[in-house]
Amino acid sequence: MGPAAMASRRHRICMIPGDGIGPEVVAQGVRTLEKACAAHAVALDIEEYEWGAKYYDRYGQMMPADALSVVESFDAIYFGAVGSLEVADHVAVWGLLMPIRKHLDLFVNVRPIRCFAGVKTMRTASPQDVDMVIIRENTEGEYANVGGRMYQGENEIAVQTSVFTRRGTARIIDYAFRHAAPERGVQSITKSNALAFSMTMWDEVTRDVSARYPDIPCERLHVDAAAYRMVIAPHTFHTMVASNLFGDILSDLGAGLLGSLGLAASANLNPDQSRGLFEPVHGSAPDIVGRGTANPVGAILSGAMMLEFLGEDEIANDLRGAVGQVLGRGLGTPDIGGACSTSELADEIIQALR
Ligand code: GGG
Repeated sequence: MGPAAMASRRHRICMIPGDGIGPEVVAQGVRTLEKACAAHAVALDIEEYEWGAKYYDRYGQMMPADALSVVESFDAIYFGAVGSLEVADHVAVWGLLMPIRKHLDLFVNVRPIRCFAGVKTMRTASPQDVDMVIIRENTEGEYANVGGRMYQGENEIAVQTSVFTRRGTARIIDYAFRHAAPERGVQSITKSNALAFSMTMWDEVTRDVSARYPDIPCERLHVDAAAYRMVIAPHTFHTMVASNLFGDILSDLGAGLLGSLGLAASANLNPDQSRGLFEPVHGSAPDIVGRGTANPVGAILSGAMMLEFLGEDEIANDLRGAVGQVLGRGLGTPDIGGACSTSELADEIIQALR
């Protein structure tokens, strides 16, 4: 009997490597996850779906018509990246990732930002004090995809409407409070001085939800001030809750604080229905496709978030420990000043697993 057959627990994973460097990082992610799981007699039954820009080239759509019913039958989804020079960006994103997030109602996007010892960052003083998580609303807001274009040429009009529901706003803010550490509180990101409808409701909901958590301090900040303070004083943030667009932008800023977008991991969750999609924060990076230099850490740590979601906390901690140890030794891909290839860095992480 092989190790997979002897597994005491099994999880069914839908793997969508996607476009660009997605397949390169997800392949190393899977190797690393499988190795970590094997040590705990856990098996991942992975089914791969080759959806994305190449699928679009053949069939004129990013994924098949039954894709949404396929993905919902799995315990979790492991995703690479979406985007290609051959398909318009909005067609690619709205043909693959966004429909899955919306269909599964993955309203929480968790993006942890924690610096690694050994990785050079722009900050010379105490990079280790960067320890925050961005809780991004993931199904509505500015990415509701409501609007249209009319006329052409100089008379063209484009309308892009944000949709903020009270229920959608309340559930993401409530998630942030439930997961916040009382000593550091929640920072609610707003822009209610300029967006006098959506963000004033966001502020009202923040105040109402916050009243149910009297032990957790809550601060409201405009997004521009938050962006500035994340650079100047990142240690003052812990649990940031933000709308879809603000959270998207601030989490890339956060990845910049880490030293590379390639290190940032994320989870797209519906905690009420136990659904999750896990993906590195970076996109498809067409400029480095096929070079073997993409950083696999974002994908590996997204896999750790997936294992935690599946109840495998110990394995997730093993993976995080191995990544921390390897980066701490100064090893890395070129984006963080190292000389390892994608697979060599994964090899080192696999070696470091206990
Ligand atoms: N792995 C993440 C990815 O491919 N991101 C592309 C992108 O721009 N996604 C839009 C979003 O995260 O809202």
